[in-house]
Amino acid sequence: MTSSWAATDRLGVLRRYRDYLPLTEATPLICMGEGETPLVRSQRLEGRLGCGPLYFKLESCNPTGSFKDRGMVVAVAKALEEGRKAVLCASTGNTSAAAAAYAAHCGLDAYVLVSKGNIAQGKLAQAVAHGAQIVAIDGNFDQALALARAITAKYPIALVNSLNPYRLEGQKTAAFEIVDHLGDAPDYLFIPVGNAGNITAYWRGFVEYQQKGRASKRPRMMGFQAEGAAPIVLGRPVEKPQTVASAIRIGNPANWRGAEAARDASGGVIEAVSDEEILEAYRLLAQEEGIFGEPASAASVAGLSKMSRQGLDLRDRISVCIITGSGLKDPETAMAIPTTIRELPAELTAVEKAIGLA
Ligand code: AN7
Repeated sequence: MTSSWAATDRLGVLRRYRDYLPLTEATPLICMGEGETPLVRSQRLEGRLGCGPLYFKLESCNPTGSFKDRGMVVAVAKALEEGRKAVLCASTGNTSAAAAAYAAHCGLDAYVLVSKGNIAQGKLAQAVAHGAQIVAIDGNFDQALALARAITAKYPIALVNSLNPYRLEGQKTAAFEIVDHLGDAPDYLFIPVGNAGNITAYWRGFVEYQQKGRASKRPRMMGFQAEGAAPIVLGRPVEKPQTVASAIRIGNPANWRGAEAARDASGGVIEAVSDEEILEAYRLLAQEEGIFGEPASAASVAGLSKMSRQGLDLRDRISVCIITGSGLKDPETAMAIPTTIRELPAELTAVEKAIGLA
């Protein structure tokens, strides 16, 4: 039975971390090649900031282009095990892309609730392409999530937001991979915070790996919200969250307590970065490191730059920034970077001249 699901050459999250996940004999071991994402050493930022070894964990390399696949594969496998025929989520974009893709892979229906006008084009394109039923509500993400909870409480549809405990179980495997790659936990982990599920999941992964003797220590968890959507930093929900980083435009995170617990138990911080700092880090990552993350992902790098400028001493420390999603998902933000695209006739001399070679 399981072999019919083993349709790739990769182990995937379910088989690779089977012993650490709440699977049973009846859980179908579905896989689209999620996990085993690259940990790439910084080429320039490290020297510029004067910090110790700095790595980027490219969660953008997951099948649908974000970290959500790690949790979605577990949530969808459990939905199948429970005999569900459909999944539903509210989303700022990446969760809906992952839900739509994994549902399509498994022959389930997918329903996604998004906030009208607040989702990047590439992410919406994914939900459309995978054939999800899409509802754009006249309200923000937090309102969409409330509707998602109400609907799944009423109908036999699996809620696949991070309120679904299987989501965070899957996402914690990214922490395992970092430890497996480095040989131990890093000293600092920099990560964007929106609905606060991912920081909660990473912390759980690091704690679990240490308890099992796979790591000797745990990192300080350094979480970053966008200034206009920083409820955890402010200590109160934000009614109308605003930021260029649409993925983390969230005013009342579902895993608020989990994020605070991760911060406090690890000796870390949850701080805010401005849209300007996010966009600066976004360009720096793309142009100095060759890494095209989406704006929300750049919040981790913006946070690292900011803390470093403010005097956090990272010399002799190992740091990891999580690049949570691909820049391809949000072409509008990339195309807003000032540049000149010269339009010319198809003539050698004209092109040589235009690019300064002749
Ligand atoms: C690229 O897709 O909430 O703090 O509905 O897409 O675990 O919410 C996405 C969040 C960071 C924040 N980076 O993670 C959704 C959604 C990217 C994201 C976050 C998201 P959480």
